[in-house]
Amino acid sequence: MALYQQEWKNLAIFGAEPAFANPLYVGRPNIGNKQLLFERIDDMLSRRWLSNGGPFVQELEHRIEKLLGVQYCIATCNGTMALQIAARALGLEGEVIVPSFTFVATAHALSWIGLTPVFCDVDRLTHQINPTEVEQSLSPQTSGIIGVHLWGRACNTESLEQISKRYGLELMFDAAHAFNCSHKGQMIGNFGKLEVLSFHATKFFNTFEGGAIVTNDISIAEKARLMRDFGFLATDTVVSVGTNGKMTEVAAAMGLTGLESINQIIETNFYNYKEYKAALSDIPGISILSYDETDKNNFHYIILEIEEKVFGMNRDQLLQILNAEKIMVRRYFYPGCHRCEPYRSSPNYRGIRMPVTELLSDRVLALPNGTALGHGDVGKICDLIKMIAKYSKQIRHALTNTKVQVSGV
Ligand code: T4K
Repeated sequence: MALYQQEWKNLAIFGAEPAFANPLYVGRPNIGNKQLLFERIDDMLSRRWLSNGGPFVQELEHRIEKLLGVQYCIATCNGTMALQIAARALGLEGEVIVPSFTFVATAHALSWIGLTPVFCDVDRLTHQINPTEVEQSLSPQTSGIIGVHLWGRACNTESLEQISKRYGLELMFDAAHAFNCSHKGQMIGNFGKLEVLSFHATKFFNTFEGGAIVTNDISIAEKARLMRDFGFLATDTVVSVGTNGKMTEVAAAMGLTGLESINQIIETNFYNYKEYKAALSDIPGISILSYDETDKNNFHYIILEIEEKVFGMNRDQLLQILNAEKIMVRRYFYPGCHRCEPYRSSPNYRGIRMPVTELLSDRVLALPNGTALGHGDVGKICDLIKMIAKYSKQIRHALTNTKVQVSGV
């Protein structure tokens, strides 16, 4: 019994062996059938067609159009470039409203092309951009709104549509997390004027690096296609300013191969999500983000919120302990864009407060998911978290007294 009560002393943070020999990462890439990928790469090399809208890119675009039920897919070299091209294709200027609680690329993509991101707080329960806050953030300089479907769950598209119509603003979505997800039966990709996807290695579906703009508006699609390829309409015919946002053939080959495994990846994610939920839901001070199972989800993000007073330690202490066990949990999206440079120090943003974003970015913890996890890993992670919860006060006390320092926080 005495030994059992001491089990928390066997944590790696106090010098014991870590629970895992190799680190478990959040965002470990899902990889489809390697043999099929190698065959595609072999074809590509034999064809000697490596970029500039080759057959794999065209096929991937068509497959995505079909999957999402959208008319046009314009594949790009990454999601950030897709955001920049999208903002230009929409003709955004001046100020654009974005949530602060997102990956910093949503805001930086705008700054990079000379637009001003205006940060807006999110909803306490859904973590999504708060339409009331959007309306309060508008100014005569506002030209558009970017909603982010955080964690793959849709934001309040209906209210955002109403606001954009009422004030004559453009509306687009950063759907970097929401590939193959739906909202009230409608596939994400069909909301606003356009939506932007990311196929980065850490996403549920990846093309190593990659992204896409999806839209049902032909004029936006045509503009975006030109912008992606230096403004070339045809060989030797440049009709507008453009950049180089093209996806390579090898990236598209990875994407085509990944698409063939998409259902297995979702099944694995869903299974893990259910296991996490069953094991962690009843722990006081921990809440686990739920997905609406009446819609399509990719179940990629496993998101906890840690309430320090109830749990007995704060999110960062839990992160330190888990990191020591080689469970590389992440503080997505700490500290919120408005507290990142250059915004934090810029006179334009000085003193702005985003209470919900700040609260969430101090409490949220992302756990590993995906096909890279081994059999039994989720159970082992959950058992550890349960044990930490049980002895949280003793562990915290010991940590404070021994002043354990872990880098990265
Ligand atoms: N909008 C939103 C809402 C986004 O979340 C993102 C990207 C974008 C726009 C922009 O799309 P892209 O331009 O990236 O296509 C990562 C990704 O770099 C970023 O793509 C992603 N969001 C963001 C959520 O996560 P970091 O800073 O967390 O990356 P890093 O290097 O720490 O890697 C994340 C984890 O993945 C680590 O635990 C290690 C692991 N990992 C990573 C790579 C690249 C692997 O195991 N294997 C790998 O190959 O940003």
